[in-house]
Order: sequence, then C-alpha cells, then structure tokens
Amino acid sequence: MGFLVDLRSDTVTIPPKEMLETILEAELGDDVYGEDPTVKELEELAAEKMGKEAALLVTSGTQANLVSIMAHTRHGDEVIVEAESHIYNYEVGGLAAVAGVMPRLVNGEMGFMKPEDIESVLRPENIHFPKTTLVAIENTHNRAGGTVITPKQMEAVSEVVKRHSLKLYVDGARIFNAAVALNVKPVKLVEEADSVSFCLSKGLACPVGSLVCGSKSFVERTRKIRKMLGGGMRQAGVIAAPGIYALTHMVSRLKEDHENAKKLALGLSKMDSISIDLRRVQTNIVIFTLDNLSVENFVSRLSERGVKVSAIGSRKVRMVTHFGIEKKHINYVLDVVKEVLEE
Ligand code: TLP
Repeated sequence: MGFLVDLRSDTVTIPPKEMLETILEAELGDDVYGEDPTVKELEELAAEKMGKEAALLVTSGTQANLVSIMAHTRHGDEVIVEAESHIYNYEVGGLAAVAGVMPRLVNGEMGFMKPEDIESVLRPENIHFPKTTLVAIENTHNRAGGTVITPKQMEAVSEVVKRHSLKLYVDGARIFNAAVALNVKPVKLVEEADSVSFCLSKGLACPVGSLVCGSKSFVERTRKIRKMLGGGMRQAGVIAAPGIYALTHMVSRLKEDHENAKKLALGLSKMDSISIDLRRVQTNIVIFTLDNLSVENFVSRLSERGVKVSAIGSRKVRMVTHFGIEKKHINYVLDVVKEVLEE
C-alpha cells in the first residue's frame, strides 16, 4: 500500500485535534495592550521551561532570531555565527539588512563552534574594528544534521563569551529535540546563555509561533522591536493556546521522531550510492549524499511515489521525521528509495 509521506520538514506537521480544540476554549484579549491572559500564561510557561525571567511570543523562528539579535546589538556590531547556521543561510540576510550587524563566520564541527575558534576571530579594541557583541549558537544544528550541543559544550563556549564580555544567544528552534535526545531538561542546555528562542511550529506540531526567553529587560526590548517589525499581535491567545498544549503534551513524544530518524538512517546507510554519517543522526533530521545520481531527479522520482523530501544544494538530501510519521511510513520510504535507486 502506498502512503503520502512528507519528510521535507517538521514544519509540515498538522496539529492534533486536541491541540486545535484548546483554541476554542482560550481566554482572549488584546496582547498589544498586554491583555491576553493565554499569551501571558504561555510566556510564563516558556520562561519557566528555559529557566529565564521572561518570554515573548513571536510569529516565527526567523522573527525570534531577528528581534533577539537586534535587542543584543547596535548597528555596525559584529555577531559570531556558525558558517552553516540558519541565521546566516536561511533568513534572507535579515541580520545584515534589518539588524544592521556584520556576521563573522566560524566553521563548526558537527555544528559546534569550538571555543578556541571563536576566540581566534575576536578582535582587539582598535579604532578600525567593529565591536563584537554577540555569539549565536544553534541547538539542534539544522544543516549539520540535527546535531546536539551538550551542556558541557555550552559551558566551554560560555567561558570565552564571559571572559570577553560578549552575550550568548541560542537559536533553539529545536531545543526540545536536543533536550530529549540528551535526556536533560532544556534549562540545562541554556543555563549559560543570556537568551534563547524556540519554535512551537516544528516538532511540537503547533500551527504557528516561537518564543524568545531571557532577562526581563531583554524581553522588554524584544517586545518593542517586535512591534516595530509589525509583529505585535492582538488576540494572540489563539496561537498561545496550542503552544501551552504543546509544551505540556508534545515534548516527550519527540523520542519517537528520533527513533524513526535512526531507523531511516540505518536503512539508507545499507543502500549503494548513498553516503551518510550516522554519527550526525542524533535527533529528527537525516541528511545524506547521493554518490552518482542527481538530487533533483531523486527528489522528483520520490515525489511521484508520494514521498516528499528536500534537496540541500546539488548533492545532499534532507529528510525530517515528525508527528504523524510512524514506523510503517519509514518502511515505505525505505522501499521507495530502494526502488528509485535500482531503476
Ligand atoms: N528551518 C526550516 C527552513 O527554514 C530551512 C526547516 O525546514 O528546517 N532556526 C532554525 C535552526 C531553523 O531550522 C529554522 C527553520 C528557523 C530558525 C526559522 O524558523 P521559521 O521557519 O519559523 O522562521
């Protein structure tokens, strides 16, 4: 039997009915006036989960990164980001175009920028140089294959960051995947960070929304910047209610997505003409290279058989497991890939 299996991203998840039902029950108000009780409840819950003083509901992960960078920096500052990071690669250059900061790239190892590599690009005080103010970490790291940054790695980065009086921000779009994979509370992953954002609309299966968490004064700055960017929302409780449901019901099930990703990766690793680094398959993302087949061709032939996947550049393919994808779908995808490769 054939299936329709969409592995392009965990952003394609359809929310469960119980989650959508919370919208009808949500108490609403105008959040620009600070009067939506459901938004307030979600923001308090998010802050508590991340061990920070306060949180702000924003429209997307991209907006979360932008308002956070803007709140931590001034125009002309330099921000250290990993070369393959989402902020640098997939956010329409917003950090330069809107935040007005200069990205300084550091190559990571499996998404992790080593402290000595960060330190090596820091500039001494000099009239010619921009001021470096911020280091941004991505956990899990998307383009590295959903790899996790551990509390120990965070500690090591934080030592350099603090010694040079910089700020540390975590793009934690998938921080709950990292926490579940490492079997730690998310707060352990961001203790050292000044701020963190996470997405509701990826593995947590919400229709929309991200949260930015940090100190009270930082979050107040992001609130004003969000308004400036047109992100002040009115009865945003309709977005917050699913978020509350997600944080209480959708986190622990992420381990199923990780198991499915491992099963998928293992199956793919046994096929000729696929190269995959299994060490990188730590959460719900599977990235592999096709040795002698065009990615474009592969993606379209899979799609003809009901399997949607993403191309990353001309050589790599990404598959992401998520809510709604079960073992039977993984078996189906493996059969389809085998068939396509044998054609
Ligand atoms: N990533 C999306 C695409 O934009 C590539 C995906 O399908 O993985 N940080 C990280 C680490 C992300 O992976 C993403 C989304 C974002 C931020 C931005 O989130 P949204 O899409 O809500 O703006």
